[in-house]
Amino acid sequence: MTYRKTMKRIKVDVKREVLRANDMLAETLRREWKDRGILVVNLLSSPGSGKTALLERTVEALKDKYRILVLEGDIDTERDAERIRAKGVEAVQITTGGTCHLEANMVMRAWEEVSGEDWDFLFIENVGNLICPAGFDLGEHLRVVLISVPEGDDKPAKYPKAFMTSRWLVLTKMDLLPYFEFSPEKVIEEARRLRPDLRVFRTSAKTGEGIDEWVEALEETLHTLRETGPSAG
Ligand SMILES: Nc1nc2c(ncn2[C@@H]2O[C@H](COP(=O)(O)OP(=O)(O)OP(=O)(O)O)[C@@H](O)[C@H]2O)c(=O)[nH]1
Ligand SMILES: [Mg+2]
Repeated sequence: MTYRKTMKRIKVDVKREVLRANDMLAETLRREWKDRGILVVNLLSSPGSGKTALLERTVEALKDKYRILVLEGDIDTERDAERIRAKGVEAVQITTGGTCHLEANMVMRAWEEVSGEDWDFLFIENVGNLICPAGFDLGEHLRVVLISVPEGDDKPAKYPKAFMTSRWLVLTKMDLLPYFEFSPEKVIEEARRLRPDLRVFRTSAKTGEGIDEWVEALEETLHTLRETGPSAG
């Protein structure tokens, strides 16, 4: 009995240590990126909800004005990185080999390959999943959660951490709204119960709806990051 109790405590402590190490590394990365004036955005959502499609639109809109780097997180394959490269933008694929989320050390290793160059935006597409990625800080300045219309409008309360830890919410695949019972208002209300200051965008990567507003908000956020100057300490 006593032995079992001890084992349980050790397991919990190991998890806490892993998270603490992750957070410390994430903080170091965040400071470096801020000092270099690079806005880092971490996208998280379920598989297939449209992260890469939104990024394809985003890089198309920003690439003539800004230097953009994309880190693609997946369990396997180079497919998403290839889609981004096809748009003429640099992408590094991180394959986790089974892990259901990215961690700061994976991001750091990928970042070290390309950190010699100057960038304006660094987009990180997390592994498709609304659960595990929410627990790991990657050093981003802006965390964005996506929900697509076909997924259903009951998701915020079921996956609260993803919504509580994100500053922005993007409702994707808005072109499909006529075909699904999905209430954007219900999602927004439920999500704002978890995070009252959540900023919401409604987009369609297919029709281009909402992309201009999203891209303008990203540009404003980059300028704000740069105006606030180098980080302290
Ligand atoms: N109708 C419609 N389809 C979309 C939209 N965005 C993405 N899709 C489609 O949804 C599917 C999945 O899109 P992805 O961008 O690959 O989704 P993802 O979130 O990157 O997926 P993972 O990387 O596997 O987690 C593809 O077939 C896209 O063409 C959209 O706005 N409207
Ligand atoms: Mg993807």
